[in-house]
Amino acid sequence: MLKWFRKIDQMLTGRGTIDEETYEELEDMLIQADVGVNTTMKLMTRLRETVSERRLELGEDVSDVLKEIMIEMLSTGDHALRSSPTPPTVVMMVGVNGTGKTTTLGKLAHRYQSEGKRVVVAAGDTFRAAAIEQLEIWAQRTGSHIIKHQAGSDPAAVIYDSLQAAKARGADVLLADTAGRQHTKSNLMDELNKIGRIVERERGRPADEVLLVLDSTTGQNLVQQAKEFSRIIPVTGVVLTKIDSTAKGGAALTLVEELKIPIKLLGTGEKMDQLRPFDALWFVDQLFE
Ligand SMILES: Nc1nc2c(ncn2[C@@H]2O[C@H](COP(=O)(O)OP(=O)(O)O)[C@@H](O)[C@H]2O)c(=O)[nH]1
Ligand SMILES: [Mg+2]
Repeated sequence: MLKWFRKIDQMLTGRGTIDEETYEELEDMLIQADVGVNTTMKLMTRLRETVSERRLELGEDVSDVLKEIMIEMLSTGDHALRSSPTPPTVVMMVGVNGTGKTTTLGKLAHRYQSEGKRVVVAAGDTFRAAAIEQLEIWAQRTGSHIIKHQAGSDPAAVIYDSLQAAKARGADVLLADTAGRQHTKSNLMDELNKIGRIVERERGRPADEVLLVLDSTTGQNLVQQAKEFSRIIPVTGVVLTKIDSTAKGGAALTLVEELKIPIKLLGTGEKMDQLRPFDALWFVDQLFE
């Protein structure tokens, strides 16, 4: 799989000295790498400014400046996971089906458990029995306590019970899974709203993190998903999954630049330990690798 940013690097480096035509080609390639038109324009303006300030001419130097600006853009915002001053810390996973919510939740449970924290997981995706079973496997694997109801039951009730269980057990962290089916957007909206309200009512503060899980292979549609979910619930951060199988990844820039939502975690595979805190330098290196 040849990465798009690698292609961009090869194009620039292959040019020797750069000219207007190179800039235009670069612009097209950024858009093709899913960077999005507005963000591409911003990127290009900053690139041209920096290149002229530093009196650079060589394509390879321009490529370095491009990376530098990308790292700077992606670094904005707070990337650390927030925790509650009084336990439990509540983390909710939201996002459309198949993006990696349950898997990321499992990986997070593993991470908290290995830090010696007590974890309760809430099977808030009650839409399918398989979703509950999947979370059960993760709970076993990570030694977390699971709260689940039957398939088809009210997810808000599951969250309510989980909050009680977390308090009763003195848990440090409550990780809540949610459904992501898209065909009934208004239901999903009501459901997430209700869960959010219950969390706030029961502990006097909203969830510490509402993590929107986005599949990095979905291109610019990812930005659309982020816009829609931000309208439904206050998203505090993004988890970009499947970094291991994306060829593009430029949409991450649009997300940070236009939606101002910080990326907090990166999913780099299906295994338990394949979750990384976001690091702009590492991420840009991956894109260009
Ligand atoms: N390669 C790869 N696969 C992932 C990653 N995260 C999740 N997956 C896979 O994506 C699929 C959907 O994940 P799941 O957690 O069930 O998504 P959900 O519907 O949002 O809960 C599963 O096959 C996961 O193993 C990742 O970072 N890399
Ligand atoms: Mg799931």
